[in-house]
Amino acid sequence: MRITVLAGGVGGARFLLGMRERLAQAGGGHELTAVVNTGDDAWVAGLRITPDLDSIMYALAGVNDTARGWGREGETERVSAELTAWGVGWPWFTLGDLDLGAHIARTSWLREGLPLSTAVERLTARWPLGARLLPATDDEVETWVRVDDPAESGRTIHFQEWWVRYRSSLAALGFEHRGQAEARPAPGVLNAIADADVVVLAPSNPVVSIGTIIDIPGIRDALRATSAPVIGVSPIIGGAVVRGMADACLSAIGVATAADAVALHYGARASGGLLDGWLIDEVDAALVPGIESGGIATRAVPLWMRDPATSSALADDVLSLAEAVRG
Ligand code: FO1
Repeated sequence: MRITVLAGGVGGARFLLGMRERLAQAGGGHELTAVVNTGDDAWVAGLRITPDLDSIMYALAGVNDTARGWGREGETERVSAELTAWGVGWPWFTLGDLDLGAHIARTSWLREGLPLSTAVERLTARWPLGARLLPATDDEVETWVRVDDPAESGRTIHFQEWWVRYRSSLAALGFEHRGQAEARPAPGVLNAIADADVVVLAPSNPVVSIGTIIDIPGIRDALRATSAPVIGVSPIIGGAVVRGMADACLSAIGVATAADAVALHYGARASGGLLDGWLIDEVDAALVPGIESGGIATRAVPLWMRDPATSSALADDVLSLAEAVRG
């Protein structure tokens, strides 16, 4: 079975671990592909940082810092302290020593003129990840945030500065996806969607993770055209985000922080949107009829991914909803 998952960073990594586990239980011969958001990417200290790709790579490799959700386990920060002393990079954005190894390797390949997808291929070849990682695009597309700063009207900062430096304490008035109009899907992305048996929108941030992937020209059309069922997993449980700041992002685009609102935001494929099916948590079970009346097959299942077993069970729920939709 070929499963293609559109994913952001931390929520996407957890879900992919579950899907990998579920496919392993079903025996071999499966192809798991992750199409990963690159809108969080940034140039820091002359290095190209790709947070969502790295979070997923490290998690599938089992070398991630599970407490922080990003970076490497057993990390040290000697170089980062030196960079801060030199006034280079972002003092509030820590580049660990092991992590810097990946950033230096990636940037050296980019400087040779190789595309990001080749850098991802080379970095991920180091570990048996059990999944193929594709950047959503090889072109530089960065999310910038227009913030409500009393000191400076119209202030626009990089997503990482809003997310990490300000912890989204500056209200987001809107998002700019710089470079998106000219961007093209990375090699393999459109085929991974067209040839899939199941396509999944992981429980990642609908605006700055899933949104930045599907708004790359060509990807939305590929999702609408694929013969595979497209199943989404709600990143909102009981009206609250599972982690991160999806609520701050959703409110910036006028979407309620609710499992049904996000489903309707993605839209039913039957009426020109993206979803055939949608999984919400049991606490939101009352929302099922309303979402179904919008043309999206919906099930209320346990969504909390606490460990490989619960993540694998969620992956199983996705696959069984896909079969129900296909039928
Ligand atoms: N997140 C933080 O909260 N603080 C950091 O200092 C930080 C550094 C960092 C360095 C590399 C990297 O790949 C990710 C890093 N992150 C950090 C996480 C990052 O902001 C998030 O993973 C995503 O961009 C949001 O999903």
